[in-house]
Amino acid sequence: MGWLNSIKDKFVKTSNVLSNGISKIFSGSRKIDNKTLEEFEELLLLSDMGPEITSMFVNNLKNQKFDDVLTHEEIQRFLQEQIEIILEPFSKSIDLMQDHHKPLVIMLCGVNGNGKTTTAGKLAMQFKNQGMSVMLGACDTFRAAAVEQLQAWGDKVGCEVVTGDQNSDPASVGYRALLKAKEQQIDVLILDTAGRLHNKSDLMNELQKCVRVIKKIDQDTPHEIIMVLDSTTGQNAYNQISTFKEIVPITGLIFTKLDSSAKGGVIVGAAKKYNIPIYAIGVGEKVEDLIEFNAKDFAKAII
Ligand SMILES: Nc1nc2c(ncn2[C@@H]2O[C@H](COP(=O)(O)OP(=O)(O)OP(=O)(O)O)[C@@H](O)[C@H]2O)c(=O)[nH]1
Ligand SMILES: [Mg+2]
Repeated sequence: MGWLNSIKDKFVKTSNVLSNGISKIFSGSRKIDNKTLEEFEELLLLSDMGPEITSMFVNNLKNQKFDDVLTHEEIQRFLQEQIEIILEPFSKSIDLMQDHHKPLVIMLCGVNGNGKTTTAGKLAMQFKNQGMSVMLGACDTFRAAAVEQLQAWGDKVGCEVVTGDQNSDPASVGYRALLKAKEQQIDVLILDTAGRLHNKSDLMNELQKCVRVIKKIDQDTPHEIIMVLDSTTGQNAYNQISTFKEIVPITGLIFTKLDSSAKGGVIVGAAKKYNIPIYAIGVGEKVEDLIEFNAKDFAKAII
């Protein structure tokens, strides 16, 4: 309840689309007929839930409530329940109890500017606050300011940041970081990688190499390869996930910028389509703005 109240305002853009849309279509109360279903369908597509989820929800409404007269609160509840049912199996948290790993290695990847470095910093801070020792690896050796940006997070968190020279091989940074983290018995190593467009094959090969090279130290690493996605890009996220998961085994998703996105519905479609857990969502730039994903709360917050 507290969580929901504190974040509901962060989802105002998506919830405006859905809540206002529902109020408009079902103002007061309205019979569920073909016309209503058509308008409901348009609304779901507008929120970026995607065609598959949209037709599933519309069919469910048709099968369960056709000819019934429903209030807009009832429709709101119906949609919240539908979203929760879809998302519940994908609400997972990163398994930190794997302490035999020492360190647990988490690699973040995704296209440019979607919030990887910020998410790496927020995660590091949150793990530190839970009493774990953390190390950051700056495997973005491409963008000039990337290392400084991660270093600034390292200073804030109070953890070491392993870096390389600009344009040096990012895989070698990952390799050194893992050796160092093992040596120091660090609990969690977070590797930040450069933003890369999914259609640039050389950059995608580079990501694959990063994974391959750290496996030389420990075949089980990285234990988590988390794809960070900008929720404001809506349906584009699908192409990105499709391509990245061909290259490396994505173990979880983090959607950022839900505070400035009207397309939060994309989470519902993406989780279902790709069958990948959602570990967290970003709702702002501060450390506390990375929150664990909870299907029920999310469904209530976006409508
Ligand atoms: N509003 C909002 N801004 C965010 C969120 N997450 C990240 N940002 C901002 O998005 C911008 C890009 O974030 P970065 O963390 O640098 O993204 P990146 O993926 O590392 O970028 P590249 O390394 O260039 O690919 C920064 O201004 C962040 O502060 C979020 O959840 N909400
Ligand atoms: Mg970055």
